[in-house]
Amino acid sequence: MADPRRLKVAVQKSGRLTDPSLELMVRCGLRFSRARDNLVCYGENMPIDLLLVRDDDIPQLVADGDCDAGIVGGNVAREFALAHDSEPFRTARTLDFGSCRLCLATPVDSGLDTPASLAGKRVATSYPRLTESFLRGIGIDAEVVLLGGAVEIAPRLGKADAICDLVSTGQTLRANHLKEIFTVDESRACLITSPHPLPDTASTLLERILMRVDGVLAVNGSKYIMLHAPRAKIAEITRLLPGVEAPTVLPLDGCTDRVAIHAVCTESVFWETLEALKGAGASAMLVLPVEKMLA
Ligand code: PRT
Ligand code: ZN
Repeated sequence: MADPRRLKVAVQKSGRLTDPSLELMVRCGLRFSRARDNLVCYGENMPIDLLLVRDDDIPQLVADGDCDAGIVGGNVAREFALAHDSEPFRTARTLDFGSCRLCLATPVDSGLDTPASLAGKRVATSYPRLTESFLRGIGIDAEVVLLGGAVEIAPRLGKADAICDLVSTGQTLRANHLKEIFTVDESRACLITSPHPLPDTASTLLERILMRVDGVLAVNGSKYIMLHAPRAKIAEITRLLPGVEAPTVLPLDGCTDRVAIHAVCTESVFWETLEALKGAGASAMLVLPVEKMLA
């Protein structure tokens, strides 16, 4: 019998989300060992177990309360949710990996260039509810053909006139002489949590993990920047620092007209940013990665 005090988190066993999901948990401070059957990772320093399952099973496991949380593609979560009247789980966090888009695509020379041109046509997809709900929403009556995989070859096999499939680089579409005509849904991995009440200890632990996930997400987009600048240019330099409102300004020993400015930039710091800062009189610039952050 599973220990109710241990938090159970469902993670994709083998696929695109596996490594980034496990890495996220490690960055949240979890140390784990893998069971020999490769079905569970046991948390060694926290009462958290990671259940390794197929991504399609994650929404159901969380909705039923068999797992307290799960990491799954937003596309899989929304497809599942469309089959339910009420929210089957809570989308607690949208993460910064697994990005892709669910797109309508048609054969390059088909003359089918807009969603409206799909009226009366067949659209093959592994995401029938998202596809149907989109087409219905814009008043297009098309037949949705459910395929478990290899959706991109459906038009060539004569099984469909168009497809609605996940795209990231677009290479697969190009290789199959298909063109994107519309983005139906933008997706990133999500951390979903169970709608069922948790025992106090598990609930506190889940809140702690969510706070650490926030810290990891904040750090991923952040850099710590240090520079020297003319005292008269503090306001101008601050405006050039990406995502900074109030930097720390420190005196420089034996120097009255220049100061040190330290700040956490919450947006990317490009070479162009540094060049603009230099143009405004900054020198001795250092850009450092941020390892941990807690609001
Ligand atoms: O075995 P299991 O059922 O667990 O895994 P799976 O094969 O169903 O899923 P997997 O590992 O392929 O994808 C897991 C999740 O990753 C998806 O649900 C998405 O949320 C996300 N993701 C991000 C993607 C892609 N990018 C992606 N490019 N999922 C699939 N693809 C496929 C797409 O279906 C198409 O076949 O990659 C191909 C297109 O890629 P490009 O780069 O050529 O455009
Ligand atoms: Zn799957």
